[in-house]
Amino acid sequence: MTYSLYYSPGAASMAVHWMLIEMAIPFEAQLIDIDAGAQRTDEYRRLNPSGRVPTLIVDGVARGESASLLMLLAERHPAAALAPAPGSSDRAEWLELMIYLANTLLPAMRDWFYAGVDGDLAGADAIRALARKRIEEAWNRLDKHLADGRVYFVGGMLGTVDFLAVMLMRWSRNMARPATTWQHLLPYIERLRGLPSFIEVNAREGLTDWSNSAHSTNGNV
Ligand SMILES: N[C@@H](CCC(=O)N[C@@H](CS)C(=O)NCC(=O)O)C(=O)O
Repeated sequence: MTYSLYYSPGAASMAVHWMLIEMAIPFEAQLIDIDAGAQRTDEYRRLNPSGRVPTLIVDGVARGESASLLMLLAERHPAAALAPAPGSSDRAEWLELMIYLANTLLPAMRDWFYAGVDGDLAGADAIRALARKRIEEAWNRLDKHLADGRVYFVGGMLGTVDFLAVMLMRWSRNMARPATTWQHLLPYIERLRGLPSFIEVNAREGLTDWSNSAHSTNGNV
């Protein structure tokens, strides 16, 4: 069971890359340079018709959508215990948070970064203003979720919600109010950034600007 991940440093592929490293299972990583437009080639679009990263080859078939890939990997590797089992008491909270991150926060992030590319350049500022509002609402909601002092989002264990949430929090680092400025998000972020698998995914993707020891202001995603 070998996977092949198509990724771009710091992009939506990062959560999947991080999870694969955390699970310590064999996989290959193929760089798609989205700044150079490698996601728009015919060859890549045959794997991912949207022309986006990530793509994960699973049993020889190309699959997309970061949140879906995290859930799929958790289902295929139950021994890794990175998601509550079906029927368990934490399952509903896990589903709700995964869908919230994928369905509300991630699209707002897409609008923030791609307002003038996906939409009309003339209306980009209005789209970004709405996106920023939605993103900050999400930090409020997630901050409240962690206010009881829990270490991870669901079930007291590291899991798919954490991979997705931390990746999205990282994307806010150059915004006016980054996730690190929320009271309960900051200690959570610092804890998760200290995990060996997070340090490793940063090293493999060549990322140095959002670790517990370095805070630069460069880059988009
Ligand atoms: N809903 C998709 C979004 C993926 C996405 O927007 N990826 C961005 C990088 S963060 C991308 O591929 N951008 C290149 C482009 O749109 O041309 C997912 O979660 O996988």
